[in-house]
Amino acid sequence: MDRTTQLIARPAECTVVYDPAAPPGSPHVRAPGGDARTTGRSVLRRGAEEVLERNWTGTSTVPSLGLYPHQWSWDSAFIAIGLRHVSPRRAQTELETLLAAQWGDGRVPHIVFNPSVPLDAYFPSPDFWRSSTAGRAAGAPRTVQTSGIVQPPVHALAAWLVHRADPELSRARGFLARVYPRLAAWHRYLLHRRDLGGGGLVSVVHPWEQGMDNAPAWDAPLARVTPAPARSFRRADLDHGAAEDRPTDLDYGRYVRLAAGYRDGGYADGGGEFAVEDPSFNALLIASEHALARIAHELGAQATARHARAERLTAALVDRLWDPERGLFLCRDVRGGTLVGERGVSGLVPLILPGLAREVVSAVVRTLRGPHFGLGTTTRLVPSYDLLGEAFDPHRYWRGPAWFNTGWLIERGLRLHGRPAEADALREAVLDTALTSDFAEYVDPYTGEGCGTTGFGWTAALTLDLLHQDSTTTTSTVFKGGDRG
Ligand code: 9WN
Repeated sequence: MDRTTQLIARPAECTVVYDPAAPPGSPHVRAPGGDARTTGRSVLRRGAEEVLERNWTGTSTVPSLGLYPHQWSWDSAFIAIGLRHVSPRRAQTELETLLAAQWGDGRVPHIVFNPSVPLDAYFPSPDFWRSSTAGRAAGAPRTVQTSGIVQPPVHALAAWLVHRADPELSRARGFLARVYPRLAAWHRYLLHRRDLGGGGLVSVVHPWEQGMDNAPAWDAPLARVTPAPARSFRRADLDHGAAEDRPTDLDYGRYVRLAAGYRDGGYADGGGEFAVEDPSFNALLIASEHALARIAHELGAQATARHARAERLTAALVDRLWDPERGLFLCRDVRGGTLVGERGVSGLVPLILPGLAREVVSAVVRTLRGPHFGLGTTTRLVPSYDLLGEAFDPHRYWRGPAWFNTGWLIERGLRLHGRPAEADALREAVLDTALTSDFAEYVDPYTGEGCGTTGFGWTAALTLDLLHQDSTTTTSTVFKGGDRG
Protein backbone atom coordinates (compact mmCIF):
# COMPACT_ATOMS: atom_id res chain seq x y z
CA MET A 1 0.00 0.00 0.00
CA ASP A 2 1.54 3.38 -0.94
CA ARG A 3 1.45 6.42 1.36
CA THR A 4 -1.66 8.00 -0.14
CA THR A 5 -3.59 4.75 -0.10
CA GLN A 6 -2.75 4.35 3.57
CA LEU A 7 -3.90 7.86 4.34
CA ILE A 8 -7.29 7.42 2.76
CA ALA A 9 -7.90 3.84 3.87
CA ARG A 10 -11.08 3.82 5.90
CA PRO A 11 -13.49 1.57 7.69
CA ALA A 12 -16.32 0.22 5.54
CA GLU A 13 -19.11 1.88 7.55
CA CYS A 14 -17.74 5.29 6.63
CA THR A 15 -19.14 5.33 3.09
CA VAL A 16 -20.44 8.78 3.47
CA VAL A 17 -23.49 10.28 2.39
CA TYR A 18 -24.84 13.47 3.77
CA ASP A 19 -28.21 13.16 5.34
CA PRO A 20 -30.12 15.53 7.53
CA ALA A 21 -29.95 14.39 11.10
CA ALA A 22 -33.62 14.89 11.75
CA PRO A 23 -36.70 15.45 9.59
CA PRO A 24 -38.34 18.88 9.57
CA GLY A 25 -40.66 19.54 12.46
CA SER A 26 -38.66 17.32 14.78
CA PRO A 27 -37.92 18.64 18.26
CA HIS A 28 -35.21 21.24 18.46
CA VAL A 29 -32.09 20.70 20.49
CA ARG A 30 -32.87 19.70 24.01
CA ALA A 31 -29.91 21.44 25.51
CA PRO A 32 -29.09 20.81 29.13
CA GLY A 33 -29.90 23.78 31.34
CA GLY A 34 -33.67 23.78 31.61
CA ASP A 35 -36.29 26.39 30.74
CA ALA A 36 -34.08 29.46 30.42
CA ARG A 37 -32.01 27.63 27.87
CA THR A 38 -35.10 26.47 26.00
CA THR A 39 -36.43 30.03 25.89
CA GLY A 40 -33.04 31.28 24.70
CA ARG A 41 -33.09 28.70 21.93
CA SER A 42 -36.56 29.66 20.75
CA VAL A 43 -35.58 33.35 20.71
CA LEU A 44 -32.60 32.31 18.64
CA ARG A 45 -34.73 30.29 16.25
CA ARG A 46 -37.20 33.13 15.77
CA GLY A 47 -34.35 35.60 15.25
CA ALA A 48 -32.76 33.36 12.62
CA GLU A 49 -36.05 32.89 10.80
CA GLU A 50 -36.58 36.65 10.79
CA VAL A 51 -33.18 37.25 9.19
CA LEU A 52 -34.00 34.77 6.43
CA GLU A 53 -37.38 36.39 5.96
CA ARG A 54 -35.92 39.91 5.74
CA ASN A 55 -33.18 38.86 3.32
CA TRP A 56 -35.58 36.95 1.03
CA THR A 57 -36.22 38.68 -2.31
CA GLY A 58 -39.00 36.42 -3.55
CA THR A 59 -36.68 34.12 -5.51
CA SER A 60 -33.50 33.97 -3.42
CA THR A 61 -31.89 35.24 -0.23
CA VAL A 62 -29.26 38.00 -0.11
CA PRO A 63 -26.33 37.44 2.25
CA SER A 64 -26.90 40.89 3.75
CA LEU A 65 -29.32 43.68 2.92
CA GLY A 66 -26.72 46.46 2.69
CA LEU A 67 -23.30 44.94 2.07
CA TYR A 68 -24.23 42.10 -0.31
CA PRO A 69 -27.52 42.96 -2.04
CA HIS A 70 -27.43 40.23 -4.75
CA GLN A 71 -27.43 36.43 -4.79
CA TRP A 72 -24.11 34.74 -3.93
CA SER A 73 -23.37 31.18 -4.93
CA TRP A 74 -22.02 29.39 -1.85
CA ASP A 75 -24.09 31.63 0.44
CA SER A 76 -27.21 30.33 -1.29
CA ALA A 77 -26.14 26.74 -0.77
CA PHE A 78 -25.58 27.27 2.96
CA ILE A 79 -28.77 29.32 3.20
CA ALA A 80 -30.77 26.53 1.54
CA ILE A 81 -29.40 24.07 4.11
CA GLY A 82 -30.99 26.12 6.90
CA LEU A 83 -34.01 27.35 4.98
CA ARG A 84 -35.16 23.75 4.45
CA HIS A 85 -36.22 23.72 8.10
CA VAL A 86 -38.45 26.77 7.58
CA SER A 87 -39.69 26.15 4.06
CA PRO A 88 -38.39 23.28 1.93
CA ARG A 89 -40.16 24.89 -1.01
CA ARG A 90 -38.27 28.16 -0.61
CA ALA A 91 -35.02 26.25 -0.15
CA GLN A 92 -35.61 24.51 -3.49
CA THR A 93 -36.35 27.84 -5.15
CA GLU A 94 -33.15 29.32 -3.70
CA LEU A 95 -31.05 26.70 -5.48
CA GLU A 96 -33.12 26.72 -8.66
CA THR A 97 -32.74 30.49 -9.01
CA LEU A 98 -28.99 30.20 -8.76
CA LEU A 99 -28.77 27.29 -11.17
CA ALA A 100 -30.95 29.12 -13.70
CA ALA A 101 -28.01 31.53 -14.12
CA GLN A 102 -25.58 28.73 -14.98
CA TRP A 103 -23.37 29.33 -18.00
CA GLY A 104 -23.32 27.07 -21.07
CA ASP A 105 -19.87 25.74 -20.13
CA GLY A 106 -21.29 24.57 -16.79
CA ARG A 107 -19.91 27.21 -14.44
CA VAL A 108 -22.22 28.49 -11.73
CA PRO A 109 -21.42 32.18 -11.29
CA HIS A 110 -20.42 33.52 -7.91
CA ILE A 111 -22.93 36.39 -8.08
CA VAL A 112 -26.32 36.59 -9.79
CA PHE A 113 -27.19 40.27 -9.98
CA ASN A 114 -30.59 41.63 -9.05
CA PRO A 115 -31.47 44.11 -11.83
CA SER A 116 -33.52 46.28 -9.48
CA VAL A 117 -30.49 47.08 -7.28
CA PRO A 118 -28.62 50.26 -8.29
CA LEU A 119 -25.25 49.68 -9.97
CA ASP A 120 -23.31 51.55 -7.30
CA ALA A 121 -24.71 49.45 -4.43
CA TYR A 122 -22.01 46.80 -4.83
CA PHE A 123 -18.61 46.70 -6.47
CA PRO A 124 -17.77 45.06 -8.84
CA SER A 125 -21.16 45.58 -10.45
CA PRO A 126 -22.60 44.00 -13.65
CA ASP A 127 -20.98 46.66 -15.84
CA PHE A 128 -17.59 45.49 -14.60
CA TRP A 129 -18.17 41.78 -15.32
CA ARG A 130 -20.10 42.34 -18.60
CA SER A 131 -21.13 38.69 -18.52
CA SER A 132 -23.51 38.72 -21.46
CA THR A 133 -20.87 40.15 -23.82
CA ALA A 134 -17.47 39.14 -22.43
CA GLY A 135 -18.88 35.76 -21.38
CA ARG A 136 -20.66 35.01 -24.63
CA ALA A 137 -18.16 32.38 -25.85
CA ALA A 138 -18.37 30.63 -22.49
CA GLY A 139 -22.16 30.56 -22.72
CA ALA A 140 -23.14 33.24 -20.21
CA PRO A 141 -26.92 33.66 -20.01
CA ARG A 142 -28.43 36.59 -21.90
CA THR A 143 -31.35 37.30 -19.64
CA VAL A 144 -29.53 37.71 -16.35
CA GLN A 145 -26.29 39.48 -15.42
CA THR A 146 -23.73 37.57 -13.41
CA SER A 147 -20.10 37.65 -12.38
CA GLY A 148 -17.77 35.40 -14.38
CA ILE A 149 -15.92 33.61 -11.58
CA VAL A 150 -17.25 30.80 -9.38
CA GLN A 151 -17.46 29.87 -5.69
CA PRO A 152 -17.12 26.58 -3.77
CA PRO A 153 -19.44 23.82 -5.04
CA VAL A 154 -21.60 23.25 -1.97
CA HIS A 155 -24.72 23.03 -4.15
CA ALA A 156 -25.16 19.29 -4.69
CA LEU A 157 -24.75 18.75 -0.98
CA ALA A 158 -27.35 21.45 -0.34
CA ALA A 159 -29.72 20.01 -2.97
CA TRP A 160 -29.53 16.58 -1.38
CA LEU A 161 -30.18 17.95 2.11
CA VAL A 162 -33.06 20.07 0.84
CA HIS A 163 -34.57 17.03 -0.86
CA ARG A 164 -34.27 14.99 2.33
CA ALA A 165 -36.12 17.67 4.31
CA ASP A 166 -39.31 16.94 2.39
CA PRO A 167 -38.89 14.10 -0.11
CA GLU A 168 -42.57 14.08 -1.02
CA LEU A 169 -42.63 17.72 -2.02
CA SER A 170 -39.32 17.27 -3.79
CA ARG A 171 -40.61 14.32 -5.81
CA ALA A 172 -43.91 16.07 -6.57
CA ARG A 173 -42.03 19.06 -7.96
CA GLY A 174 -39.42 16.98 -9.76
CA PHE A 175 -36.80 18.98 -7.85
CA LEU A 176 -33.90 16.54 -8.10
CA ALA A 177 -34.66 15.60 -11.69
CA ARG A 178 -34.45 19.28 -12.63
CA VAL A 179 -31.32 20.20 -10.72
CA TYR A 180 -29.33 17.01 -11.33
CA PRO A 181 -28.21 17.74 -14.94
CA ARG A 182 -27.14 21.25 -13.93
CA LEU A 183 -25.22 20.03 -10.91
CA ALA A 184 -23.56 17.33 -13.02
CA ALA A 185 -22.54 19.94 -15.63
CA TRP A 186 -21.19 22.17 -12.85
CA HIS A 187 -18.94 19.42 -11.51
CA ARG A 188 -17.87 18.54 -15.07
CA TYR A 189 -16.82 22.15 -15.65
CA LEU A 190 -14.67 22.15 -12.51
CA LEU A 191 -13.10 18.77 -13.14
CA HIS A 192 -12.39 19.30 -16.83
CA ARG A 193 -11.63 23.00 -17.15
CA ARG A 194 -10.07 23.73 -13.80
CA ASP A 195 -7.53 20.99 -13.29
CA LEU A 196 -4.82 23.55 -13.92
CA GLY A 197 -2.20 21.74 -11.86
CA GLY A 198 -2.72 18.49 -13.75
CA GLY A 199 -3.00 16.41 -10.56
CA GLY A 200 -6.76 15.89 -10.56
CA LEU A 201 -7.69 18.72 -8.16
CA VAL A 202 -9.56 21.89 -9.06
CA SER A 203 -7.77 25.26 -9.04
CA VAL A 204 -9.34 28.59 -8.20
CA VAL A 205 -8.29 31.50 -10.41
CA HIS A 206 -9.28 34.31 -8.02
CA PRO A 207 -9.36 34.55 -4.20
CA TRP A 208 -13.07 35.42 -4.40
CA GLU A 209 -13.66 31.99 -5.92
CA GLN A 210 -12.47 30.18 -2.85
CA GLY A 211 -14.67 32.41 -0.68
CA MET A 212 -12.07 33.30 1.98
CA ASP A 213 -11.06 36.41 0.09
CA ASN A 214 -8.07 37.83 1.95
CA ALA A 215 -6.78 34.67 3.65
CA PRO A 216 -3.01 34.93 4.23
CA ALA A 217 -2.52 31.83 2.04
CA TRP A 218 -3.22 34.08 -0.96
CA ASP A 219 -0.56 36.64 -0.07
CA ALA A 220 2.33 34.89 -1.84
CA PRO A 221 0.50 33.93 -5.06
CA LEU A 222 -1.16 37.38 -5.16
CA ALA A 223 2.15 39.19 -4.75
CA ARG A 224 2.90 38.42 -8.41
CA VAL A 225 -0.20 40.34 -9.54
CA THR A 226 0.25 44.05 -10.31
CA PRO A 227 -2.60 45.84 -8.51
CA ALA A 228 -5.03 48.05 -10.43
CA PRO A 229 -4.63 51.66 -9.21
CA ALA A 230 -6.93 52.43 -6.25
CA ARG A 231 -8.39 55.45 -8.11
CA SER A 232 -9.61 53.22 -10.96
CA PHE A 233 -12.50 51.78 -8.89
CA ARG A 234 -14.79 52.71 -5.99
CA ARG A 235 -15.25 50.26 -3.15
CA ALA A 236 -18.93 50.14 -2.13
CA ASP A 237 -18.13 47.70 0.71
CA LEU A 238 -16.67 50.53 2.79
CA ASP A 239 -20.11 52.23 2.83
CA HIS A 240 -21.28 49.34 5.04
CA GLY A 241 -18.30 47.77 6.79
CA ALA A 242 -15.47 49.24 8.89
CA ALA A 243 -12.26 49.51 6.85
CA GLU A 244 -10.30 47.66 9.55
CA ASP A 245 -12.66 44.65 9.27
CA ARG A 246 -12.34 44.45 5.46
CA PRO A 247 -9.58 43.63 2.93
CA THR A 248 -7.14 46.46 2.19
CA ASP A 249 -7.12 48.70 -0.90
CA LEU A 250 -4.00 46.88 -2.07
CA ASP A 251 -5.88 43.55 -1.90
CA TYR A 252 -8.73 45.10 -3.86
CA GLY A 253 -6.33 46.42 -6.51
CA ARG A 254 -5.15 42.87 -7.08
CA TYR A 255 -8.68 41.41 -7.04
CA VAL A 256 -9.71 43.94 -9.68
CA ARG A 257 -6.67 43.30 -11.87
CA LEU A 258 -7.18 39.53 -11.80
CA ALA A 259 -10.92 39.69 -12.47
CA ALA A 260 -10.47 42.21 -15.32
CA GLY A 261 -7.80 40.01 -16.91
CA TYR A 262 -10.05 36.96 -16.77
CA ARG A 263 -12.93 38.96 -18.25
CA ASP A 264 -10.77 40.41 -21.02
CA GLY A 265 -9.75 36.88 -21.99
CA GLY A 266 -13.43 35.99 -22.47
CA TYR A 267 -13.45 34.00 -19.20
CA ALA A 268 -11.43 31.26 -20.88
CA ASP A 269 -9.62 28.98 -18.46
CA GLY A 270 -5.99 28.02 -18.41
CA GLY A 271 -3.75 31.03 -18.83
CA GLY A 272 -4.15 33.32 -15.82
CA GLU A 273 -1.39 34.35 -13.44
CA PHE A 274 -3.20 33.09 -10.32
CA ALA A 275 -4.09 29.41 -9.88
CA VAL A 276 -4.31 27.74 -6.49
CA GLU A 277 -5.49 24.31 -5.37
CA ASP A 278 -7.34 24.92 -2.13
CA PRO A 279 -8.25 22.19 0.40
CA SER A 280 -11.65 23.58 1.39
CA PHE A 281 -12.82 24.15 -2.19
CA ASN A 282 -11.80 20.63 -3.19
CA ALA A 283 -13.20 19.03 -0.04
CA LEU A 284 -16.55 20.67 -0.70
CA LEU A 285 -16.46 19.36 -4.27
CA ILE A 286 -15.81 15.85 -2.94
CA ALA A 287 -18.64 16.11 -0.40
CA SER A 288 -20.90 17.32 -3.18
CA GLU A 289 -19.80 14.52 -5.48
CA HIS A 290 -20.87 12.02 -2.81
CA ALA A 291 -24.18 13.88 -2.55
CA LEU A 292 -24.56 13.82 -6.34
CA ALA A 293 -24.13 10.05 -6.21
CA ARG A 294 -27.04 9.90 -3.74
CA ILE A 295 -29.11 12.10 -6.01
CA ALA A 296 -28.33 9.89 -9.01
CA HIS A 297 -29.31 6.81 -7.03
CA GLU A 298 -32.59 8.43 -5.94
CA LEU A 299 -33.32 9.15 -9.61
CA GLY A 300 -32.63 5.53 -10.55
CA ALA A 301 -29.28 6.22 -12.22
CA GLN A 302 -25.86 4.67 -11.62
CA ALA A 303 -24.00 6.19 -8.71
CA THR A 304 -20.96 3.95 -8.42
CA ALA A 305 -18.77 6.01 -10.73
CA ARG A 306 -19.47 9.15 -8.71
CA HIS A 307 -18.53 7.53 -5.42
CA ALA A 308 -15.38 6.20 -7.07
CA ARG A 309 -14.54 9.68 -8.37
CA ALA A 310 -15.04 11.15 -4.89
CA GLU A 311 -12.62 8.57 -3.55
CA ARG A 312 -10.05 9.36 -6.26
CA LEU A 313 -10.36 13.05 -5.48
CA THR A 314 -9.87 12.34 -1.78
CA ALA A 315 -6.68 10.48 -2.64
CA ALA A 316 -5.49 13.41 -4.76
CA LEU A 317 -6.32 15.84 -1.95
CA VAL A 318 -4.19 13.89 0.50
CA ASP A 319 -1.46 13.29 -2.02
CA ARG A 320 -1.14 16.92 -3.12
CA LEU A 321 -2.16 19.00 -0.10
CA TRP A 322 -1.70 17.07 3.15
CA ASP A 323 1.13 18.29 5.36
CA PRO A 324 1.88 15.66 8.03
CA GLU A 325 4.28 17.94 9.92
CA ARG A 326 1.79 20.75 10.39
CA GLY A 327 -1.13 18.34 10.73
CA LEU A 328 -3.43 20.07 8.26
CA PHE A 329 -3.98 20.57 4.53
CA LEU A 330 -2.23 23.41 2.70
CA CYS A 331 -2.88 25.39 -0.47
CA ARG A 332 -0.80 24.61 -3.53
CA ASP A 333 0.33 27.62 -5.54
CA VAL A 334 0.14 26.08 -9.01
CA ARG A 335 1.92 28.94 -10.81
CA GLY A 336 4.70 29.10 -8.22
CA GLY A 337 4.90 25.29 -8.00
CA THR A 338 4.97 25.21 -4.18
CA LEU A 339 2.81 24.49 -1.18
CA VAL A 340 1.97 27.63 0.80
CA GLY A 341 3.10 27.24 4.42
CA GLU A 342 0.23 29.23 6.00
CA ARG A 343 -2.17 27.48 8.39
CA GLY A 344 -5.78 28.45 7.63
CA VAL A 345 -9.21 27.06 8.46
CA SER A 346 -9.41 25.89 4.86
CA GLY A 347 -6.85 23.23 5.80
CA LEU A 348 -9.20 21.85 8.48
CA VAL A 349 -12.39 21.74 6.39
CA PRO A 350 -11.50 18.35 4.79
CA LEU A 351 -12.58 16.92 8.15
CA ILE A 352 -16.04 16.74 6.53
CA LEU A 353 -14.77 13.91 4.32
CA PRO A 354 -15.54 10.33 5.28
CA GLY A 355 -12.63 8.88 3.36
CA LEU A 356 -9.81 10.14 5.55
CA ALA A 357 -7.59 7.70 7.41
CA ARG A 358 -7.90 7.74 11.18
CA GLU A 359 -4.35 9.04 11.36
CA VAL A 360 -5.24 12.14 9.29
CA VAL A 361 -8.43 12.76 11.25
CA SER A 362 -6.58 12.55 14.57
CA ALA A 363 -3.91 14.93 13.34
CA VAL A 364 -6.48 17.49 12.11
CA VAL A 365 -8.34 17.33 15.44
CA ARG A 366 -5.06 17.78 17.31
CA THR A 367 -4.28 20.83 15.17
CA LEU A 368 -7.75 22.23 15.78
CA ARG A 369 -7.29 21.92 19.54
CA GLY A 370 -3.61 22.88 19.58
CA PRO A 371 -2.04 26.35 19.90
CA HIS A 372 -2.60 27.40 16.28
CA PHE A 373 -6.42 27.25 16.45
CA GLY A 374 -6.94 26.84 20.21
CA LEU A 375 -10.39 25.21 20.06
CA GLY A 376 -11.59 24.41 23.56
CA THR A 377 -8.60 26.09 25.16
CA THR A 378 -8.00 29.67 24.04
CA THR A 379 -10.95 29.88 21.61
CA ARG A 380 -14.54 28.55 21.57
CA LEU A 381 -14.95 29.09 17.82
CA VAL A 382 -12.58 28.16 15.01
CA PRO A 383 -10.42 31.09 13.86
CA SER A 384 -10.03 31.49 10.12
CA TYR A 385 -6.27 31.72 10.45
CA ASP A 386 -3.39 30.60 12.65
CA LEU A 387 -3.52 32.37 16.06
CA LEU A 388 0.29 32.35 16.05
CA GLY A 389 0.69 33.39 12.41
CA GLU A 390 2.38 36.68 11.58
CA ALA A 391 -0.64 37.91 9.63
CA PHE A 392 -3.16 37.09 12.39
CA ASP A 393 -5.69 39.85 13.04
CA PRO A 394 -8.79 38.93 15.11
CA HIS A 395 -11.03 41.41 13.26
CA ARG A 396 -9.90 41.48 9.66
CA TYR A 397 -12.18 39.29 7.57
CA TRP A 398 -10.50 35.95 6.74
CA ARG A 399 -7.24 36.74 8.54
CA GLY A 400 -8.32 35.56 11.99
CA PRO A 401 -12.04 36.02 12.78
CA ALA A 402 -14.27 32.98 13.18
CA TRP A 403 -16.95 32.44 10.53
CA PHE A 404 -20.14 30.45 10.98
CA ASN A 405 -20.00 28.40 7.77
CA THR A 406 -16.59 26.97 8.62
CA GLY A 407 -17.75 26.39 12.19
CA TRP A 408 -20.71 24.43 10.83
CA LEU A 409 -18.51 22.37 8.49
CA ILE A 410 -16.09 21.51 11.27
CA GLU A 411 -18.92 20.66 13.65
CA ARG A 412 -20.27 18.25 11.02
CA GLY A 413 -16.80 16.80 10.53
CA LEU A 414 -16.20 16.27 14.24
CA ARG A 415 -19.53 14.48 14.54
CA LEU A 416 -18.86 12.40 11.43
CA HIS A 417 -15.59 11.20 12.85
CA GLY A 418 -17.02 10.23 16.21
CA ARG A 419 -16.07 13.26 18.32
CA PRO A 420 -19.46 14.16 19.84
CA ALA A 421 -18.10 16.03 22.85
CA GLU A 422 -16.02 18.40 20.73
CA ALA A 423 -18.88 18.73 18.23
CA ASP A 424 -21.37 19.57 21.01
CA ALA A 425 -19.08 22.21 22.49
CA LEU A 426 -18.55 23.83 19.10
CA ARG A 427 -22.25 23.77 18.33
CA GLU A 428 -23.09 25.44 21.63
CA ALA A 429 -20.47 28.11 21.01
CA VAL A 430 -21.76 28.77 17.50
CA LEU A 431 -25.36 29.04 18.71
CA ASP A 432 -24.52 31.28 21.67
CA THR A 433 -22.42 33.57 19.49
CA ALA A 434 -25.02 33.77 16.73
CA LEU A 435 -27.45 35.12 19.34
CA THR A 436 -25.13 37.55 21.09
CA SER A 437 -23.65 38.89 17.84
CA ASP A 438 -27.03 39.42 16.15
CA PHE A 439 -26.14 36.92 13.41
CA ALA A 440 -22.86 38.60 12.60
CA GLU A 441 -20.98 37.94 9.40
CA TYR A 442 -17.89 36.94 11.44
CA VAL A 443 -16.64 37.36 14.99
CA ASP A 444 -13.50 37.83 17.03
CA PRO A 445 -12.48 34.21 17.74
CA TYR A 446 -11.50 34.99 21.34
CA THR A 447 -14.36 37.21 22.49
CA GLY A 448 -17.18 36.46 20.03
CA GLU A 449 -17.51 40.20 19.34
CA GLY A 450 -19.31 40.73 16.02
CA CYS A 451 -17.45 42.09 12.98
CA GLY A 452 -18.54 42.99 9.45
CA THR A 453 -22.28 43.17 9.05
CA THR A 454 -25.16 41.73 11.11
CA GLY A 455 -28.26 39.85 9.96
CA PHE A 456 -26.02 37.70 7.78
CA GLY A 457 -27.79 34.99 5.77
CA TRP A 458 -25.68 31.88 6.29
CA THR A 459 -25.13 32.69 9.97
CA ALA A 460 -28.91 32.59 10.45
CA ALA A 461 -29.44 29.57 8.22
CA LEU A 462 -26.71 27.41 9.73
CA THR A 463 -27.92 28.38 13.20
CA LEU A 464 -31.28 26.89 12.26
CA ASP A 465 -29.61 23.78 10.95
CA LEU A 466 -27.63 23.30 14.16
CA LEU A 467 -30.77 23.89 16.22
CA HIS A 468 -32.33 20.97 14.39
CA GLN A 469 -29.53 18.58 15.19
CA ASP A 470 -30.44 16.46 18.15
CA SER A 471 -27.61 16.32 20.65
CA THR A 472 -27.74 12.52 20.63
CA THR A 473 -27.08 12.41 16.89
CA THR A 474 -24.42 9.86 16.07
CA THR A 475 -22.02 9.39 13.23
CA SER A 476 -24.32 6.98 11.48
CA THR A 477 -27.21 9.44 11.36
CA VAL A 478 -25.26 12.60 10.56
CA PHE A 479 -23.58 11.06 7.58
CA LYS A 480 -25.49 7.93 6.78
CA GLY A 481 -23.40 5.20 5.24
CA GLY A 482 -23.92 1.99 3.41
CA ASP A 483 -26.11 3.03 0.52
CA ARG A 484 -23.82 3.40 -2.44
CA GLY A 485 -26.47 3.33 -5.10
C1 9WN B 1 -16.83 38.83 -2.72
C2 9WN B 1 -21.12 37.13 0.24
C3 9WN B 1 -19.63 36.95 0.08
C4 9WN B 1 -19.14 35.58 0.57
C5 9WN B 1 -17.63 35.50 0.64
C6 9WN B 1 -17.12 36.68 1.46
C7 9WN B 1 -17.58 37.99 0.82
C8 9WN B 1 -17.43 39.15 -1.36
C9 9WN B 1 -16.99 40.54 -0.91
O1 9WN B 1 -19.00 38.01 0.78
O2 9WN B 1 -17.00 38.12 -0.45
O3 9WN B 1 -17.39 37.66 -3.22
O4 9WN B 1 -17.47 41.52 -1.50
O5 9WN B 1 -16.18 40.66 0.01
O6 9WN B 1 -15.74 36.65 1.57
O7 9WN B 1 -17.22 34.28 1.20
O8 9WN B 1 -19.62 34.58 -0.25
O9 9WN B 1 -21.49 36.86 1.56
